[in-house]
Amino acid sequence: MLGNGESSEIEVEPGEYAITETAVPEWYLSDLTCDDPDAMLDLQGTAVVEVAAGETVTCTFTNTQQGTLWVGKSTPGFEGEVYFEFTSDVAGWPPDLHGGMSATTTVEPGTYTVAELEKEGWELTDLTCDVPNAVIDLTTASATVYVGPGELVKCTFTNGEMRKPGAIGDYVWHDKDRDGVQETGEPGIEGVLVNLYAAGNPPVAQGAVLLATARTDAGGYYLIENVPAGDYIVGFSNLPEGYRFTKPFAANDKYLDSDAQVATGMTPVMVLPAGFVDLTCDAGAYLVLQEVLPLTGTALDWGATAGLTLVMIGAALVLGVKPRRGIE
Ligand SMILES: [Ca+2]
Ligand SMILES: [Ca+2]
Ligand SMILES: [Ca+2]
Repeated sequence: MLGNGESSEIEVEPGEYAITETAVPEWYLSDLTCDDPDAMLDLQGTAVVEVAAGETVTCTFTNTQQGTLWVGKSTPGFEGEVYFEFTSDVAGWPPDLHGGMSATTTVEPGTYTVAELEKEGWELTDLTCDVPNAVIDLTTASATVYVGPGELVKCTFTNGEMRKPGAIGDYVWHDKDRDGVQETGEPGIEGVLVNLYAAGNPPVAQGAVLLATARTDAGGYYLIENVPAGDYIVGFSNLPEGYRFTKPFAANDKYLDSDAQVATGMTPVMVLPAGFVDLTCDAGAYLVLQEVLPLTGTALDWGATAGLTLVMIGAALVLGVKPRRGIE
């Protein structure tokens, strides 16, 4: 066994001899020379030489320590096992990796490129290597590094889920019993205008920044899609004639209550998280019988109107109490 710089001599009978070096882990034979012109050299580690009578043949085995390439995968905030694919100059390496995994390989000293393949729904948010000479290209998701003898070079690919836009919905209903709660037998109201406004800090004035508009469908439903995370105000308007908004936040369940303020039809500021589909933004409305009030012009609810009707019948006025539209 020989160490670095060491040599060994042996006297032999003339003839053909094979000298083989046994491989040592993490080292490789980078050069093998013999000063015999007839030598047959094999970089797997064998030299075959002809030693003639009186001849001295010298063979030199040059070994170089391998380096190590390490690739790590990071998906901060994501615990699932979503695998990412890579390509590199090292055939078949690295394997597919998910967040928290890493892979190493020993390589001959040299320059290597590792690239991550695109993955739908994910973006590369960071790519770092722990050597100063690394060439990082975020657009191609690739890192090119020099790995020296005995050196360990680590590169970490960090990915984040692409921010899916959220949505806001979803319902305007006829709150027949005026309790502010969505209930069986209370149908949706079609054609209500729904405006989405940006809410600043402090919230912008009503209608200042209109971002999107929708109308409720035949079932009373609406959905404003592709809404990024942010603070919003939703304004409901264009109720059918004779309707007014019911009292907001009357249910313990935000999916069953009304969010529109009675006077304005506007909701308070609502915070939409990234990618969240918020279907709790609803508005209830009920029918006000205001046509029976020619004297004051003030909208009253049914009970007050009925009382007024009785009084005015005594004054011999003809009162028509009916909704103008055939809406339940
Ligand atoms: Ca109700
Ligand atoms: Ca609600
Ligand atoms: Ca709803």
